[in-house]
Amino acid sequence: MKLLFLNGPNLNMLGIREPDIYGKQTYADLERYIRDFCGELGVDCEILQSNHEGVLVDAIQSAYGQADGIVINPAAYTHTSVALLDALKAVDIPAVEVHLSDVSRREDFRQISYVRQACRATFAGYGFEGYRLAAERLLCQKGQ
Ligand code: CA2
Repeated sequence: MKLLFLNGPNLNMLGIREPDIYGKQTYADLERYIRDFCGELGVDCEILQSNHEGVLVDAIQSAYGQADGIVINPAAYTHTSVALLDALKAVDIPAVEVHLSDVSRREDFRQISYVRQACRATFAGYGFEGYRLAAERLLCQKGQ
């Protein structure tokens, strides 16, 4: 079982600003958290963060035939990107959407998620734990 974890723009700034919304932990802490729980769950993981939409699209395409699941926090591209939605649909790899914050309680422009159409579930507002919940959901659904 191999999972791809994708993180979108500005998530590399975690812990540097807006700790009230995104917490005090850094992006390096998030990577460590993901690697640790993947080790516990016995799954291989690849983790990528990019500020560039096309790099994220390329990563999704490259996962075709390689990854069994995708956990994606598209960050701001959540609310704008048909390209990420199309890429997820194209590869048809089971995917779960994650947000650190509870986007349902934030600004109107954060209420739209394009990628959600191609995702089996969304975990928002659970902080880092959302990534683990997403991975566990993908493990549960393997084979369906
Ligand atoms: O809650 C989430 O995980 C988001 O995907 C984070 C995005 C935001 O655009 C989405 O609406 C919800 C923003 C990521 C930027 O993270 C920052 C971290 C520290 C300082 C500034 C931004």
